[in-house]
Amino acid sequence: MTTTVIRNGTIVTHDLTYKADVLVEGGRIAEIGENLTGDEELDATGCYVMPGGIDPHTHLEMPFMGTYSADDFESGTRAALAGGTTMVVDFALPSPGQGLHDALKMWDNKSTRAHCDYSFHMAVTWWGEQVFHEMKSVIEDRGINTFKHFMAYKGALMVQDDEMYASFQRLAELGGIAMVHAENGDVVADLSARLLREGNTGPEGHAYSRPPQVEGEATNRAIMIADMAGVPLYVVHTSCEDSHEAIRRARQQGKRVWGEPLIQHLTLDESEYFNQDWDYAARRVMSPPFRDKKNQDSLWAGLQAGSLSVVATDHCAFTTEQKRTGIGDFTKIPNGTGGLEDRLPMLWTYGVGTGRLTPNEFVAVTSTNIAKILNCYPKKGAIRVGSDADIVVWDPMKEKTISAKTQQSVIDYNVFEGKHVKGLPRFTLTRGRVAVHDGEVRGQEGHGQFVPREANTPVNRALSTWKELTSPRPVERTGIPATGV
Ligand code: DUC
Ligand code: ZN
Ligand code: ZN
Ligand code: ZN
Repeated sequence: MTTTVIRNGTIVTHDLTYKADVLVEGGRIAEIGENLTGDEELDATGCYVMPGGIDPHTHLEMPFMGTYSADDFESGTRAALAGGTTMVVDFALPSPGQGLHDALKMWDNKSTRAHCDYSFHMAVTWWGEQVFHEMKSVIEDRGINTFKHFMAYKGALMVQDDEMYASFQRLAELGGIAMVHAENGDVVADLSARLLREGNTGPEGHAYSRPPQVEGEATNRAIMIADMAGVPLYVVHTSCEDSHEAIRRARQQGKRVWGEPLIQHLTLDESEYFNQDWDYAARRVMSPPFRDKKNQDSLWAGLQAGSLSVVATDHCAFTTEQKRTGIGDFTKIPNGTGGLEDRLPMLWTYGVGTGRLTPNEFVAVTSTNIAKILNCYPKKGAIRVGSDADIVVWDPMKEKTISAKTQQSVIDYNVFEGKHVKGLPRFTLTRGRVAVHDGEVRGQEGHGQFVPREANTPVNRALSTWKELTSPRPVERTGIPATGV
């Protein structure tokens, strides 16, 4: 078996920084030590050798708002590797009434072209007997332990509180993790209708229709319902202080809750929606929308303090042509932005480059914390003997200006266009295969494999602060008054 050695680099993990070579054999890390040799040698002089990024939140070729997101598993995972990300977790989305396994078949088919490893979350878009029963085999036979609930997108993906509570209880029983897209869909629908009535039809209307309050309210509600069900809760795309505050408080109370800011919300703000160019503003329409500086500061502080755990992209790319469906009505602009290729370079530049994050914290929030929460650690998210050789050799001196002209994504723009980043991959390895070599992308369609994730490990247990009250002992009374007297 041919071996590859990464030489002369500095290994950076979530907890350690040290100089050592890494020997890769059969897709795994075989040895870590000094002066190692191999058939192929990758020179990591001046570089950090880190676990490849894991993006826990993507939507590749997703049917959504009357169209499909433009990047599929081919271009999406190619973009991921180009930016140092070696695993993505996508959402399998049953249409209302469709079974979970049926939806998974569709995602199995889409993902055959993946260049890097991937896993799935399951979305709970409706509730009934079938979903209740299939959850068990989705977790136990398919190795999918995370289930997302949309609290927004009324009339489409949104679930009601009773459905969410039922689903959360089922997940608690099976050892799964509940996820939520936390926005109050009823309020969003009402605000949207009012804005349109008043002639506010442009992309900025999207931002007005989804203020931080709708996210804060839904986050609080989901946290309380999760606590009552005794299930751990992962809040996707935490974008504002109202939501972060709820997560922070829950964690301090001993509730098992995680928050996931996106690189877009950390680095782009709401002024983007007030650009005079309709296309420019519409390309940035996503939910939740970009926020103001105060909310951004809250997210950065959360990453430093540990109250927010991971950084994702919610990569859901639409072309300008697709965005134009919403001319004259912002509610028809397909929601979503790209970011897969840019997450690591942007977070390094604006996080590590500014001193907000240490390199070790960077590894934690882009890879290791995610692998631990989603339960695929240390197969993923680690530089350890036996771990998959998903590795990024990171050159902190390498620079570029982000541009759609040079990106892997198939769309015709980039929301980070013109941003100068310092810190880029020199090499990216996906299960031992060198997919980025001196910055050049050498993908291999179909190399990516599905990563199953088991349920019910200690980290996945929620200690409900409410649970003891669910089976109260009836009070023993000495006498019960006769009725009708
Ligand atoms: N938000 C987006 O912007 N796109 C996909 C789904 C979502 O919740
Ligand atoms: Zn070489
Ligand atoms: Zn969402
Ligand atoms: Zn999403």
